[in-house]
Amino acid sequence: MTTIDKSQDRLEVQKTYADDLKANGFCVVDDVLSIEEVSEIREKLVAAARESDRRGAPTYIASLDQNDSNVRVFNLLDLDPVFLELMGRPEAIAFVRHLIGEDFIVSNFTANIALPGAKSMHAHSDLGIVFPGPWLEPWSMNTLWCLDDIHIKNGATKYLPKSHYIEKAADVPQDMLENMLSFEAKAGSLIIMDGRLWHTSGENVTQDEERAIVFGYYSAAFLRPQVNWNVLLAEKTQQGLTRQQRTWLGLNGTANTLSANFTERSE
Ligand SMILES: O=C(O)CCC(=O)C(=O)O
Repeated sequence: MTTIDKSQDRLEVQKTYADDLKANGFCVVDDVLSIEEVSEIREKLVAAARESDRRGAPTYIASLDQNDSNVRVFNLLDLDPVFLELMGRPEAIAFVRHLIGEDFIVSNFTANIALPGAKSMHAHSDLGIVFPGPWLEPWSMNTLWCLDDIHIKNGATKYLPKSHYIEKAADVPQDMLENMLSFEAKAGSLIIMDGRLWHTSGENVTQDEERAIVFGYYSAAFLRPQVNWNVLLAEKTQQGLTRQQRTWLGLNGTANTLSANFTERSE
């Protein structure tokens, strides 16, 4: 892994990515997954979508998407262990620690497969969904694991440049959709997106290209996660978790104990 410096026992985010995140609210890290990993995870994602359907969890949500060409797969952590591995990949966790700090929680873990014909959803920021504001710091962030090459035509996620500086809903520009740009990344890339960046799914206008992205969403531990893992994860899945995974999923007896910012001086 040449793209992230290894320091002591954990990966550290290289300055170039840290600078990108600060200036642009996102960065693209190429070649995090090998071709073999992409192909294995993609195959497991398609199987997970089928299994999710079989379990009765809909992959089309009419309130989110304009048509059923965007296949949403929820609760991935319960569908295949490969997604638990992805959740804890050191390359992702390095960015979570960099942006959010040590006291974070996994808020959600899902995927969207945009098939030809998929349309854009409502634009939003991921932090805005879990916290009404003001949005002063990157208290949440998304990891976008690209399982296909993503580009404007196959529905790559679109973002509003510099929108991670927007602090309240009233400041979101009315013409935001006209000014959005598309991410561009190769399969195997990891896109890190500050939770404050306004974005939407793109439209897949190709005839035959699919666009699969796995979204690992992390937030500061003081924010309520999007899902309740106690309820969602099957007993068997919970029993197989490591202590670290349980902590990240908020499944231990305590949580949210590290964020205090003590202000008294020591002298
Ligand atoms: O699929 C995408 O490109 C974006 C998805 C997204 O932002 C969401 O599902 O909340």
